[in-house]
Amino acid sequence: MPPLILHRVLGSPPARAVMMLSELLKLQVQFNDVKLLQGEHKTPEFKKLNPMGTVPVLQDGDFVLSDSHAIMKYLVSVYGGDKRESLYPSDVRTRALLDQAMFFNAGVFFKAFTNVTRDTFLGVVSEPTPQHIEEIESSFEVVDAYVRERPYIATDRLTIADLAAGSTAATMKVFHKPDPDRFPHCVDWVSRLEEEHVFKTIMTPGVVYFTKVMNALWKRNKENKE
Ligand SMILES: N[C@@H](CCC(=O)N[C@@H](CS)C(=O)NCC(=O)O)C(=O)O
Repeated sequence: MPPLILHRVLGSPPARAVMMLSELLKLQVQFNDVKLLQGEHKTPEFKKLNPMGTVPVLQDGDFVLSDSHAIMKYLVSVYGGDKRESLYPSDVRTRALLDQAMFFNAGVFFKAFTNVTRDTFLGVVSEPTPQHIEEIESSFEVVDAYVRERPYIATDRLTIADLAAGSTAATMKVFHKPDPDRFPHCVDWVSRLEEEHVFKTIMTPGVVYFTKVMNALWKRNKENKE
C-alpha cells in the first residue's frame, strides 16, 4: 500500500490537527512541507491537488482530499480501528455535536485566527488589532458555552472535534489569551487538551515555531511602517 502523504505547514493549526490524529492512530504518513511564504500553495501544481490552495491536503493513493475536518473524518473512518468509536462516535446526536463544533471551528473560530494571519502576511498590522481581539473573544465565548456542561467540546471524551478546535485554541494564544475570569471553561478545556501526549509532542512545538514566524513578520511590518 502506498504511504499516506500529508501536504502541510508546521505553523498551520488545521495541519497540526491532522498530524495529531495520525499520531493517535499510529498511521505511517509521509510529510511534504509546503513553502507557504514563497507561495508554493498557489502554484498550478498545488492547485491541481487543492483548488482552494490551502494546507493541509491528504493523498491516499490516487484519492486526494483537502480541509482538515474532512481529512480527519476520512482518516478515522477508514483507519480508526478500535479508536474509531471513541474519536468519532457513531451515535447520531453525538456526531451532530462533533459536526457543530467542527463547523464552528472552520467557519468562525479559525476565521478569527486567519483574519490576523492574513493582515500580518499582507503587511497591514504589526500586532492583532482591537477588531481582531473582539472577533477572537466572541469565539472564546462560544467555546466557553460548549465546554461549560462537559469536559470536551462535543461529548465526555476527546474526539476529532477537540483536535480541530483545540488546535485553533492552542495557537490562538499567540494572538490573544482567553481571560480565565470571563472564559473559565474554555481555559480549563485548553489546559486539559494540553495534557494530552499529542498536544505535548505535536501542538506545543508547532506553536513555538508559529510564534517565531509571527514575531518576525510583526517586526518586519513595524519597521516598514517607521
Ligand atoms: N478549513 C481549512 C482551512 C485551511 C487553511 O486556510 N489553511 C491555511 C494555513 S493555516 C492556508 O493554507 N492558508 C493559505 C491561504 O489561504 O492562502 C482546513 O481546515 O483545512
